[in-house]
Amino acid sequence: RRAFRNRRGQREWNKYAPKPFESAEEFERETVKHIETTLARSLYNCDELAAYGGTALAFRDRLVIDWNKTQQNQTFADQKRVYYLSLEFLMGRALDNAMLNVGHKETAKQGLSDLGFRVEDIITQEHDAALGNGGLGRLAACFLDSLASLNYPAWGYGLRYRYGIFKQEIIDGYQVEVPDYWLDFNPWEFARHDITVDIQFYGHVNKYQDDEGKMVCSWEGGEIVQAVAFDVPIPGYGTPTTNNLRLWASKAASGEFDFQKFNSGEYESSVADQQRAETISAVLYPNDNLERGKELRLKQQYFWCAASLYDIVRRFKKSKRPWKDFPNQVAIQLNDTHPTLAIPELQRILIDQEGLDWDEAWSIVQKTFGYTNHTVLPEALEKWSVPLIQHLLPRHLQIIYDINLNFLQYVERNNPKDRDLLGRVSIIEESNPKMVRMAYLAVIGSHKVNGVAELHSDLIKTTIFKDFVKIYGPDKFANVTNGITPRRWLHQANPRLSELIASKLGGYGFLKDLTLLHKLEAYVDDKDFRKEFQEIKYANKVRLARHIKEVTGVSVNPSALFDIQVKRIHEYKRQQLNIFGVIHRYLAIKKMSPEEKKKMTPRVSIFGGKAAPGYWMAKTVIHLINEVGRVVNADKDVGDLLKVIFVEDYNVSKAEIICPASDISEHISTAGTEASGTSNMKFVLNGGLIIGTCDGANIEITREIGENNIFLFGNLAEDVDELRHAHLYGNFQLDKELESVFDAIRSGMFGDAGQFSALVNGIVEHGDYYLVSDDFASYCKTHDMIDEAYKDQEEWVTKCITAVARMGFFSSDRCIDEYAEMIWNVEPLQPKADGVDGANG
Ligand code: NBY
Repeated sequence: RRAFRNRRGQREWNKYAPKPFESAEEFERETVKHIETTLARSLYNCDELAAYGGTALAFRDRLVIDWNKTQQNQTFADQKRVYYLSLEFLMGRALDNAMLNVGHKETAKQGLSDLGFRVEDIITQEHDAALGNGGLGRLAACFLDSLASLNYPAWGYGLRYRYGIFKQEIIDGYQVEVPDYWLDFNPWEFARHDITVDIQFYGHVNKYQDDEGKMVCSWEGGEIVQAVAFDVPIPGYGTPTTNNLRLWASKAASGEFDFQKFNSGEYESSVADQQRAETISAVLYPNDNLERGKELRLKQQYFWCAASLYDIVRRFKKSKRPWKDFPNQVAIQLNDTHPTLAIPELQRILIDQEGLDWDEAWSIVQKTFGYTNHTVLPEALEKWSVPLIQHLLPRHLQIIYDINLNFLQYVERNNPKDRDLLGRVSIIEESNPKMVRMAYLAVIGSHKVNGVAELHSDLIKTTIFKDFVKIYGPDKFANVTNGITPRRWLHQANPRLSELIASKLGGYGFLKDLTLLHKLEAYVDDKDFRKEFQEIKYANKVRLARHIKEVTGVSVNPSALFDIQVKRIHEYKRQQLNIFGVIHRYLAIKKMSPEEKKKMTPRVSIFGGKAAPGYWMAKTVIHLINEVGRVVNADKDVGDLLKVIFVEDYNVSKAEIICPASDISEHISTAGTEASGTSNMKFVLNGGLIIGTCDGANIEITREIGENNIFLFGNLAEDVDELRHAHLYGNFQLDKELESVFDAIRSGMFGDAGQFSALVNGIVEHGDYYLVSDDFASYCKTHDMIDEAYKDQEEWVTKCITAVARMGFFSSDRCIDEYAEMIWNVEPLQPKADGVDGANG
């Protein structure tokens, strides 16, 4: 047995394990071997894609060993595990992260260079794993990274979409959606064709007496679709712990073809059956914060919940423990209401299949689940029609009705005088058709409900779940403020800043304990440190400018103030406020004398983000941004003073270039609408400042970094209702400067004004629901203050460094520890230095 010490001096390897690359030559040998054998490519036509493949496979070999050991170790320890159920995991690229966690990126860099490649070019060959829409999906990915890095025994469960979020192309200023087929070559997944689950749909329920005279239900008939497991290793940082993300793919149950149909000549219909089954996991729905009630979406949800629960229950049953131990062995976290069907599904398994009585089963269910809410927007709250559920999942509908009956009886007993309360909190909305309110089902079926930032967690208690606070008491509701993984969002995205910090803090310990960043405050006046900090920001801006030039053809000056808003396009996020502000600035510049122009701070306004394909208003905003860019960027009067850029196809790998390159980023949602936001954290951690409203995590960011180091503006959440009311009753005046912006749009300055009339009229005539006019003056004034502040670069860099030093709280490691303690009651499992090799002989 040969012992080997890893970079932390902890790890031992057995004699069979591949050792870490001892030299660049060794890395090269293995990479070339994979290129020539696994990939069957000749070295003579080895392009960057093949070099990526070989490199990925060489690192994967290491990852897999740790993965196997971790799984064995967790099985052997048999302690409580966490299951994170999310319909979205927005992972981005894996190779750089694997290099960081396995170690020896330097070795690979040297080896690749010997082979004639640059490691950065190889890393960028990888296709993003884009199985998510936005913040919710990326949060799930950060959580997996933290769970593994903190050694929690945890699994992610999701769907293996054949098509991730669409690719966005901008053609003539319009968004065009292109399918994202990402699975051509994916070395990071392992098909487990032996791990399959049959999933039932449709059919009917039979009720009968069993041998002991007890009434039992059984769900019969219908059709079966098979779920096949695909596993993705999730390596932790600074630990050999490598957790599992299990993604389910759908497949026709009877194999490749339905042989009977095939033999009787019905080729087409047998192929059609197969395709219909595969449709379930074919595509990610591209809506964020909008629920549209499509049958296929409900099928996806049940398919994934049922497969995951079958897997979890099977694993539990191997332990031969009594059922009452289930919640001591299993914590299931519901990432929004998308997996809420897991609640009636577990209840069904326990009563129909395992023979528990209702109350015993229900107590297990409630103790097992936790539910995270990510929105209070009414249009995003999931509801499914009763007839649809009745058709697709007849037994589940009965169980949901029984859950509701028990719950309403409980409510009535405790609130006998409040008759309206029952209708308000019923899981069933008495509309036509009747609807199942999934968020209520999730609250009732969980032991803890959490919001994702303080304001948001307070808001859910006073708005959508107000009645439930009365029923269950406030302790059922909690806050876990979101966080981000510093491994990807500092070290990988901004290696030079990470290195600078490490040089001052005596190593990379801050990547495991981000609160150590506070020690940077001691360097805020250190001349060399400040200079290097500024140089790094400049270099990151040059890198982004290069990307912008490549894809848009527009040259931007890296010395200008980079003002960035990248996130999904949504009315509540108010990209329209931003572009109206840009137009306001443009009109001002057009009126300036040369002397005034000299005093102006040059700006680059950068936008990026996808609109849901059916969200016409959001698409109009994209179009307006591009039209404004077309006019402004060509205007000789303006020159470098203002450039307007729309970065096509914003995704995780683009975010890694964009977040380190901001001077200011915009987080300007109408107060009370953005649950948390997480890109706000990414930008500040990378040394940029924020302009933002008092919304979501902006509030806590302000508390941590100090209000001198953030630019807040606009109305407060508590005033929103009154302002909206004033709009509706004509009791308001459109902001004068905004009026001039609208006049410019109406004049055709940015192309055919008709195209933008709905956008303008939404504010002028239809109540300005997102309060753009109310916040416009304060927004523009704050941007003027930013211009002034930016002129004093010494003061500016002081703010930036101070802010970075105070961002320690926003690590997703802190989040995960909070979930573990407050919601899951799980402990980390220290990796065995030697795995459990003893058991393997
Ligand atoms: O979750 C986001 C919130 O808007 C953001 O404030 C928060 O920081 C982040 C993490 O907690 N929500 C989000 O990204 N939601 C979605 O992507 C989404 C996707 C699909 C559906 C609803 C919401 N859907 O109903 O289909």
